[in-house]
Amino acid sequence: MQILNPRGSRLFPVFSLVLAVSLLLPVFSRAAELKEEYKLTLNVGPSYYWGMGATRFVELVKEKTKGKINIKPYYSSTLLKGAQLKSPQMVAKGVIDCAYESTINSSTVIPEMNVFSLPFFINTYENLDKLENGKTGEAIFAAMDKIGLKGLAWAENGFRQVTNSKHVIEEPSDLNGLRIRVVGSPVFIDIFRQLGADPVNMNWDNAVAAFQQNVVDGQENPVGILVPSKIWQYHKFITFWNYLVDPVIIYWNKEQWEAFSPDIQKAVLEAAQESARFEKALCRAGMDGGKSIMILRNEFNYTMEFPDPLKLFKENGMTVTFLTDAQIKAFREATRPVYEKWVPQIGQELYDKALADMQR
Ligand code: X2X
Repeated sequence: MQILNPRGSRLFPVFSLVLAVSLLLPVFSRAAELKEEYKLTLNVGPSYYWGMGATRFVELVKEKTKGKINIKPYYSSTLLKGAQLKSPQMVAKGVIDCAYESTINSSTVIPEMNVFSLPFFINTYENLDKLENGKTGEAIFAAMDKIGLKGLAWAENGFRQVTNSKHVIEEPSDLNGLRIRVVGSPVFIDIFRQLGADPVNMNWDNAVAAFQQNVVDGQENPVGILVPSKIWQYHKFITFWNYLVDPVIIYWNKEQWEAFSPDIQKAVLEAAQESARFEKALCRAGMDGGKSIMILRNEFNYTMEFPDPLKLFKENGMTVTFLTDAQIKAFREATRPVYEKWVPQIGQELYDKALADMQR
């Protein structure tokens, strides 16, 4: 009983030493104990640009940790049985070790991520880079930290463009009544309802079947998804409107991350950053005036199979439409009510940070 009542007990120093050692021991031994294999989840297959980035991450981790960390990538959300919005919970719980995952797919768990889904808000690569490297990016990583996720690097899915099988979309009324497949994140339903469309949410693996069977008239995704999935097989019209953007974040279960030795942390972090730079360049290639093509060539000695997505769409019979500033303005105004509902959910403070980052 005296031991349990430390005050005045002579056993106290011994007791506290034993206590300290027993508390610290698991921490040290955990640091030494690496798993034979770590599970990585991502929502798309290896042929998508984002999937190619994940594959490179796995290779770089192996190389930079000298084989100490082996990651097995589970493409197409197979560990989640296709339920693409579940990765943050699973990684936070440690059921899955890490993810190379879209911010949209994390947005129902981490509402701050919806800042990227405000319609006609970010619009340019320059703005996006400012956000990721600024206070907004910091705040997003802090929100992840709170639920047990360690953010490592920003990769990209990209600015999302709308395609459909019916007609050219250049003003809000063109969306009237179109049945558009969207991700199961509620902000997407709100945006497309606001535009008069008939949005239907489904996971990506079901979406491709829905295009084939004409169950939907259209969808929205970045070129890094549209090119590998050969969207022209289903849709003849694409409108480039950069209406919102989908960054990808490479993240790890926080508890596990903290138990890694500094050497391992450094190697994995470098692998994440390098793969993200490669992956972003794939996703931006042909869309940023040659910059990303140069990065791929000079830094990665990599030549893209389809360096010019616009040309590829046209060659495959698609009508490619770019919107004028006035046309964008009409869409921005039509979707304004989405801000009233969603800025409070994202947090006014984070929204203000995003605005400030873009004005830097
Ligand atoms: O489901 C989609 O549209 C996709 C592939 O872009 C995402 O995973 C967010």
